[in-house]
Amino acid sequence: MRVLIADDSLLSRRLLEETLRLWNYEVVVACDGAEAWRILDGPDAPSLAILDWMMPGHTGPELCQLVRKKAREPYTYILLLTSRNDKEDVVTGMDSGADDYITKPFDKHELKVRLRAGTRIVELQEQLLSTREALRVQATRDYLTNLWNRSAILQQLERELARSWREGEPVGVILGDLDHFKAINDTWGHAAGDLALREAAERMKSSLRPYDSLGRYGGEEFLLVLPGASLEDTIWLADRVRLAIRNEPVMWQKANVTLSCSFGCTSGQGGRVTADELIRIADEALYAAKRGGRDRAVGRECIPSLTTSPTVGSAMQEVLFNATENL
Ligand code: GH3
Ligand code: MG
Ligand code: MG
Repeated sequence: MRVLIADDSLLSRRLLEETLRLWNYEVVVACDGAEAWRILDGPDAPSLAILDWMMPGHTGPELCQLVRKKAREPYTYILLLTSRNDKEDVVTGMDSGADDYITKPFDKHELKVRLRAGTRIVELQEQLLSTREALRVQATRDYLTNLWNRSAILQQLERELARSWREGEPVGVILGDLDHFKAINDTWGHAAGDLALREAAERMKSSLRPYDSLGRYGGEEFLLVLPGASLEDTIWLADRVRLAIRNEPVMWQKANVTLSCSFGCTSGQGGRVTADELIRIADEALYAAKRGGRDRAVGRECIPSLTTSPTVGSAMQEVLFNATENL
């Protein structure tokens, strides 16, 4: 555990430093309040701090206030070091945001147990933070493919549409659906189907640009969000993903399982079209791709209506039929 010792008295600083090192704490030292704040405000700030009350630069209570105002995570546990033991001063110190205090000259046993209490709080808080992070991952990731889950990818689409509105750039949207996937489950079993889903997800991910987003939209359906992509770019990318999926069979217990995917593509700009409309248009294009024989990417342009009447909606125009002769 790293501990900051901030004290302008050389003697007191040395004594504290030596004692803490003996107890196996990793010690960081500051000679005044300004230096202490630079450390506490820095990227690698210790989670435990022992701050002298009276220091040039900033006093201990002032530092407490600065730290609490910043509300950094993980939490900084602060012990104020004071030669005052007047009750009112203690109240002022704790009021400014200190967690505990110890009077100078310090008693080693007392310092030891107070530091132990601080360490416990800091460790508990670290556990809470990592649990919260794990929950956040669980809430946004699909357990099978580790892609974004449906609600997370929809949020990304909303976010990209808001950005595209500000920047006047389009957003490409692709809906992909694995072909005859039920037959894979029926022929090879559910575990083979799961493997094929994971493999398809990997292949999709590796054919995208770093700033594209990919999520599992449903059972064997995927949603891809491509910032800045025109319809032409979107179809081109969908076809690249399509080839990555179908070019190599998936190996399942020494058998070759062939895999292919159909794609519906569209592109639109935030403020002119909603996420729901883009998905509906992509879904219609996907349906056309299935009808047309599968293993293909079909694009439909989304032409925003010039009127704002909700009954008019977006006019659509089917523009492009993929791509490959390879059916
Ligand atoms: P199409 O080409 O028209 O899309 O045909 P399809 O067989 O892919 O479509 P259908 O909707 O009939 O079947 C989808 C199948 O995907 C049925 C369902 O059991 C399977 N599926 C959905 N989620 C999972 C999953 O997590 N794991 C596995 N193994 N199968 C899944
Ligand atoms: Mg399917
Ligand atoms: Mg489906």
